[in-house]
This record gives sequence, structure tokens and C-alpha cells, in this order.
Amino acid sequence: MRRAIALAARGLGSTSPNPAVGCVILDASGATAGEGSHLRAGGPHAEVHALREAGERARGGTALVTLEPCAHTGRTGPCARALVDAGVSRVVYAVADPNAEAAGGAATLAAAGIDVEGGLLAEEAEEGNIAWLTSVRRGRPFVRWKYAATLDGRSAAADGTSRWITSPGSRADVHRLRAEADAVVVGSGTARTDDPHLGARDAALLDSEITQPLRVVVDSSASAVKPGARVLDGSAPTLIAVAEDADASRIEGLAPVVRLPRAPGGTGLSIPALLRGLYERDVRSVLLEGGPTLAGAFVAARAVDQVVGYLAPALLGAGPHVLADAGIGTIAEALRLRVTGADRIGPDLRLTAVPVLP
Ligand code: AOF
Ligand code: ZN
Repeated sequence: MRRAIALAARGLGSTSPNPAVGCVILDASGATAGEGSHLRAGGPHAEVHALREAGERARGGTALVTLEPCAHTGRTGPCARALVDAGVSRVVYAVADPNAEAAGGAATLAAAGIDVEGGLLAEEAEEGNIAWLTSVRRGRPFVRWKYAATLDGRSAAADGTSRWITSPGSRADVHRLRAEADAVVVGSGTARTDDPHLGARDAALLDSEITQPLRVVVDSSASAVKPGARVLDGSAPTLIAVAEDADASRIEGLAPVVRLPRAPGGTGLSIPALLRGLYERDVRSVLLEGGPTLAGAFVAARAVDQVVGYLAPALLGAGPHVLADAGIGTIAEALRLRVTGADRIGPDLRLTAVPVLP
């Protein structure tokens, strides 16, 4: 199963709106007979690739899959049926399929007399497919909020300078997160002051091997994105989200524009409406990159599913904080998190945490 989880990771960033899935087929003697990864939506499922490689050796063998095999005929045929037809005698999967349309594979397999077991290394497999699983369960994209800060939580110095707070290793890691995401989202302040490019680069990969995320600028008053901005360089698609009542004539023609309602009582856009709009565009995972105002609005909307903080061992004592007002006025209202990872990246610390659900 651990191998299947590693195979699933190959599809991260390229299978959306479908899940990243891995599969290993063992023959009757327990030797690996086939391996498969789901690589793109509409393409063969992981089980199909693995069965193809295993051929006759699948008969009497065991299939290990990171997600419950599907029972539906969608863009491809049902994998549960393919496993029955191949004659495997045992199927072990990690996570049950939350997609109502495809679920039911375990029951199909059991009805065919196959020995079925779910839940093996479920936690690890969940983590490897967290974006897709969360988006299906919530009916909106998974949101990962990433920030880089000094140890005292500042994202820039008092004079606005911010390059480079974290080390090259941390910055490379952010590019990996961008490549995994379907969309990278920033607010108008970041667009105005940093003129970010928001593309993914990877020293180990060719540009053509990276699926570039959709670049989204939340520019409610349609005033931050200017002609010549780096997000408009055409190297990846860009979407500008503006308020319904904004005068978008300045930016129409620069990039596709989506008009959204404002947050009730606020000046920014409605975060649920923004996420709905992105989900409708097949976005299943969002990397929220800043700045503090937009991050505050996401936290206020309880729309952050994971926090990834890159902490540089430096102190500033002044300058903007990574998170602005999130509508939290008292300690009892704090958004409590559970740390799921603490890793050193060169001189920096990368902390990963998820909200503790009430
Ligand atoms: C995948 N790859 O390896 C597995 C999936 O759009 P379809 O017809 O390809 O079906 C997608 C659904 O099938 C998906 O939402 C999930 O519930 C199930 N299993 N999907 O894309 C795979 N095993
Ligand atoms: Zn399938």
C-alpha cells in the first residue's frame, strides 16, 4: 500500500478534477505483477493500468488501491468489474470513495466473492489525496493557505521590503505546491506591490512536465491588475475576480474576468462565492498565497483547510503580519489548529497544520 500511495503521488496536479490514485497488483505468490497511477482525468484509472501490466498474473492475486475501486461507468468502465474479470481474489483499499456517483465498488467486489478490506494505511493515503477528498466532501475546492514569515510572524519589513525572507529551498517547495494546485490565488495588495508571476517552476522537471495552475487575482475594485503585469504574460491562464458593482472596463481585455458578489457587510468579495465560481471551473484545490487581508477573509469564512507556514529564523519586530483581521475578537473564537507536520527546509522550518473541527 505504501508503494501504491507513492504511485498515486505521480498524478498530483494533473488529474484534477479527478483524484490521484495508485494501485499495485500482487500475483498469487505475493510478488509485484503490475503497478499503475491515474495520470489525467478521462484517462485510465490506476487499477486499469496495473491490471494491464499484470495480465494473467493477476489471477488469484491481490490488488492494493489507495481509493475504493469505482463501481460506475463514467469516462471509463467500472474498476470493480475489471478486478472481478481479471480474477483477483483479494482487494485491499485505503480510503472509501466519498464520490456518491462512483462509490459502491467494495460491495460489488464482495458480492462477486472477493475478499475485500478497507482502511489500510488510510491516514497516509488521506494525506496524499487530501485536496480531492476534501473538495468532494465539502463541494468546494480544498484551500491550502501558504505563507512565509519571520519567526515573529512578519511577512515584510516596515519599509515593505520582503525579498527574500525564506531560503531558496523553501521557495522551491512553494513551487511544488503551486504545481500541485489547480489554482493559485492572491489579493489586490499582493498583485499591486509584488507584481507576482504565480507560475510553477521545478528545477528537476521540464516546463512542459509541469501543469501550470490557474492564476487568480482577487481584485474587487478592478484596479490592481495593470497592463504589463506579470500574471498577464500568457504562460498560464489567469482569471481576475472583481465585484459585481466594480467598473471592470480597465481590465476587460487583459484577462478573463469573473464578477462576484461582495461579502455581506464587507468591502471584499464573498469567499464562498469565489470558491463556488472556481469549483464550477473544475478547480479542486486552491493555493492561497496572500496577502494578509485576503487570508483574513478566508479564515473569517472558515474556508482554510490546511496551513503551510514557512518560518525563517529572523526577527523584524515591525512590518505587516501574515494574517490580518479574521473577525476573531476573543481567545475563545481562535481558529484552533492541529500540527500535522514540522520539517526543516535548509535553515527554515515548515509547519503544516489543519483546523480542528468543532
Ligand atoms: C480516477 N482515477 O484511478 C480511480 C477513480 O471521471 P471518471 O469516469 O474517470 O471517474 C472518476 C471517479 O472514479 C472519481 O471521482 C473516483 O470517485 C473514482 N475512482 N477515479 O479518476 C482512478 N480509481
Ligand atoms: Zn475506476
